[in-house]
This record gives sequence, C-alpha cells and structure tokens, in this order.
Amino acid sequence: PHCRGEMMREEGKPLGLQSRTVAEIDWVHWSAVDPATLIFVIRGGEILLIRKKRGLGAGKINGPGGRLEPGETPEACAMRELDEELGVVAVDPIRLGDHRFQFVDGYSTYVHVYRASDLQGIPVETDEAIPMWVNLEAIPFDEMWEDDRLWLPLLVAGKRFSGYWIFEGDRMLDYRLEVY
Ligand code: 6OG
Repeated sequence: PHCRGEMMREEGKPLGLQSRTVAEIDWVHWSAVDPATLIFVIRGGEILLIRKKRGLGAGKINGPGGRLEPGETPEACAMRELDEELGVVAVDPIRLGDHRFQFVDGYSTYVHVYRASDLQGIPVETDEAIPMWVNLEAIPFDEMWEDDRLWLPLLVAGKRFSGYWIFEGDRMLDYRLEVY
C-alpha cells in the first residue's frame, strides 16, 4: 500500500513475477525506490529506540530515521530525522552498515545505518515518534521489523554489515547478511 503508483515492477521482472528469494535478484544492478537512514544511539548500556507513529512501519519499534530528501546526504538525513522525531542531536555518528529491502509488491528502500555513542539534549515525544531508552539485554525484537533481531546485535557489537532482504508486507521471506 505504501508504494502504489511509485513503482510497478522490479528491474527486469514482469508484474506478478517479483523475486521471492535473494538469489533471484541481480543486486549489482538493483536500485531502490527510496534511500533512507536509521540511527541508533547507544550509551550507558542502553539503546535509544522509538515507537513510530507514522510512515513505513508505523506502530513498530525501530531506530530513529527516515527517507532522504532530494540533495541530502545520508548523514544529514539521519541527523534531521533525529531532530524532527525526538528533538536531539547525535554526537559523531558513524556509518556501520546498509540494508537493501525489496518488497514483493515492487517497493524498495536502501537504508544507511548509523551508530552514535552520545547525544545532546533529552529525547521528547513528537507527532512522529515516542522515544524509549531500552536496556541492551532487553531489545523488544517482537515489536520490531523481523530483520532487526538478525543485524541489530551486530551494530551493538560495533561490527560492520550489509544486508539483502526480501519482504512481503511485514513478513521476511529471505535474506543474506554479510558481516565484516
Ligand atoms: P519513513 O517512512 O519513516 O522511512 N525501514 C526499516 N527498518 C527496519 N529496521 N527494517 C525494515 O525492514 C525497514 N524498512 C524500512 C527506514 C522509513 C523508515 O523505516 C526504516 C526508515 O528509517 C523492512 O520516512
């Protein structure tokens, strides 16, 4: 539903024959409908998460982030989204990985993933998000996108990664996750 009219088919595949496995996609020539970001602040044994009020994944818990605006760099996008969603500024964000999400309805997004170890300001609820500091031992994966339990522990451990994911709505069909 989030993609109606934006993109009717995935590269080289007629409608109705979208790939359901990672191996079927030519990822070198793949491109995403939307570039986007996620940013996770981890401080004092806790991670800053949000309950998203709107956009893709509304109702779920996720990291702050969102789609790039035209001409915006990924890092600027991550910082803008943190400000818009929670009214805070991350200190020294570093890019630890990226994800390619292909949905079988044709929508796709390429997500740059950042981690920061400090924050200026106190997160506040906005019309986009409710902030929550969560113990690193108690990340609520049951309320998050299905992929998160597979790669968020890598980010917490400071590892670099690249993910390739196929989704049908909320359901993950297949993935490949590279860890460096
Ligand atoms: P807005 O609609 O808020 O941008 N996003 C995902 N995050 C995770 N953890 N898993 C997924 O699996 C995701 N698909 C998209 C990227 C969308 C936000 O949602 C994230 C953006 O931060 C499918 O503008």
